[in-house]
Amino acid sequence: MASGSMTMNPICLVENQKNQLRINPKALEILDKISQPVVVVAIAGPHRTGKSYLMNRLAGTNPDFPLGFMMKSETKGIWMWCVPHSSKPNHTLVLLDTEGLGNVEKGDPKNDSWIFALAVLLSSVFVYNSMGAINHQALEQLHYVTELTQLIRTKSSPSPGEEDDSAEFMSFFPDLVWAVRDFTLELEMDGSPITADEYLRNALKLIPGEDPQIQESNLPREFIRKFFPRMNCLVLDQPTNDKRLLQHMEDVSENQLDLNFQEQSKNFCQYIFTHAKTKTIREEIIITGNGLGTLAKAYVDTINSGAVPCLENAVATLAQMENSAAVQKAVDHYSEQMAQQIRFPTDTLQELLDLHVTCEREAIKVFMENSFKDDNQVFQKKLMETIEMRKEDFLLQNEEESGKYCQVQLKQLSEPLMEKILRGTFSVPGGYNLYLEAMDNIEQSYNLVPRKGIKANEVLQSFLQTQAATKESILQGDKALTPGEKDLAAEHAKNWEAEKEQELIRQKQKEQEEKSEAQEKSFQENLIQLKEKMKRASENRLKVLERTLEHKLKIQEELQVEGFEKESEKIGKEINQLKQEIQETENFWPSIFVELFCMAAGVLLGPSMFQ
Ligand SMILES: Nc1nc2c(ncn2[C@@H]2O[C@H](COP(=O)(O)OP(=O)(O)OP(=O)(O)O)[C@@H](O)[C@H]2O)c(=O)[nH]1
Ligand SMILES: [Mg+2]
Repeated sequence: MASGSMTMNPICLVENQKNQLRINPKALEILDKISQPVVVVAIAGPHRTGKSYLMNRLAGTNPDFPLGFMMKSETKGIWMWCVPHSSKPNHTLVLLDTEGLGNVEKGDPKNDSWIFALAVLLSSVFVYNSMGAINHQALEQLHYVTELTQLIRTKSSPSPGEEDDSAEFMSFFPDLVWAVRDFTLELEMDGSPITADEYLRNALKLIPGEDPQIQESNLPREFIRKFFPRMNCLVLDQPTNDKRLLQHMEDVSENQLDLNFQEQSKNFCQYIFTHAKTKTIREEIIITGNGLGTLAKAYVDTINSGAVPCLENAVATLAQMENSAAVQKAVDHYSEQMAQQIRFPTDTLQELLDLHVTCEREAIKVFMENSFKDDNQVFQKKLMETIEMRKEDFLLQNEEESGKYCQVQLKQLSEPLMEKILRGTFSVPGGYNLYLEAMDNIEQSYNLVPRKGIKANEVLQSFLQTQAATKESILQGDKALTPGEKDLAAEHAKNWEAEKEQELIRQKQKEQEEKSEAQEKSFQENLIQLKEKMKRASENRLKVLERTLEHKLKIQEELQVEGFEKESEKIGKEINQLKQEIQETENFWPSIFVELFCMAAGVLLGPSMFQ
């Protein structure tokens, strides 16, 4: 699939009219054409805070991206740019600019929450943009983050009593970058300078006290720390004091803005280009442009159906699409490699089968690299069956080519004999021996023709059969032979024919054995690569769990230092659950693995295979 055709103009990805979300099919078409992995940067935050300006800067900073396609002010819905990533080769940078939150004229606050949730779900870096400082008001405005626990699920069927499964959010949430615009404060604490990241960490420390207002602002603090595995802060000064310029920043050239702001906005773009990661789910599934489109559609469809978007379901939908594409890619790879390397007709069947085994191994590799969550090996089995069919086609073509070639060769070699028969050269006493000699010469010359392929014997055999009547009549007409000698010669000829037939049968049997052996090899190769993939997946799952545990332990320690016993206990429960899960994964995985593997082997060697 082409990856080069990328949009340069921003296009609306999720339309938002009358608080109704709708995916724009034209944007999906664009994403569909992008088979490269994507880095997705989404920006969200209170309305009229310069989000679109910053996104324009990001898009414009890319040297491949011509300036001028400015995103209009007052964004509605979610807009998208796709540009080649300037520092990550073979990656596409997708920028998502979202509608401002908290516009009182809008009327439906739930709609804002969905926009926020979609930006989180779709991005690998989530830029939260706010004005002034990270203070009580800014945190209050960030109540959307606490609502996520009601808006998103990770599992399609949560355990009974599990009211939310937000403990798992961390494993698929994007990195958070908090951009503070028109930053009004000094970056310092107790008289010493601090970094913007330290400023953010400080601002997210829980505030002690029973005051409900304080508790309310503590909630987003707690949730942000818990959900976002990596967070950073970047501050930008007010771009200029000139009010006129401020109101039309999109029309103002950069050098009319304060130097500080110029520097900071450059740093922001640089930070994103260097640090923004490829979009993945649980660090296992790499999201491509078309995968991103599938996810966006799956989420928006679920929201519109009134249900709660669920990560596991979205991944299942994605797996369906990506896995059938993976089968196609693998089969194409197989066919291409076979076609490139095969020389019809192959000398022996084994030559073709050896090539098949090599090309199939490569094809399975392609499938394994591009597929995930292939439950019950549905797609791997499809791959095996399709490759088997393609192999049959190659075998058939090989037979046809061999058959044609042998016939041409034999016709050429036997032409003088045919002429002699017509001319009556063998209708003389002693003609039968002359005929046998001529036939023997043909056979010997035929045997010397190289690379006749697997039909060589069969074609010769049928030629001999067509000659049977002629041979018999020459024998009977040969006056140099006595009736006894004729009987003996006929007997001899019959034995010889039977011997040839046996030879053919033995060849067919040998070919059948070679074919079965190749199928067994193919089955074993599928199992070997599946085993490796399952092992990698389980190691990855453990890694993700351990990283989550590490993150939670760190938060627990911080909460204890900050003196928040209750909150620390709460996270302590999640930690215990996680430890248990890690232990179970470690202890039971070997036996679960064997069970899963046996099941997979059963599926792959199902009744429809190799018939
Ligand atoms: N004070 C200030 N104004 C800015 C800044 N960046 C842009 N503006 C101005 O703020 C207004 C809104 O800018 P946008 O970039 O459209 O802001 P937005 O957050 O995308 O707005 P919505 O999409 O409506 O939420 C424009 O008049 C800009 O000129 C900034 O850093 N500081
Ligand atoms: Mg905007």
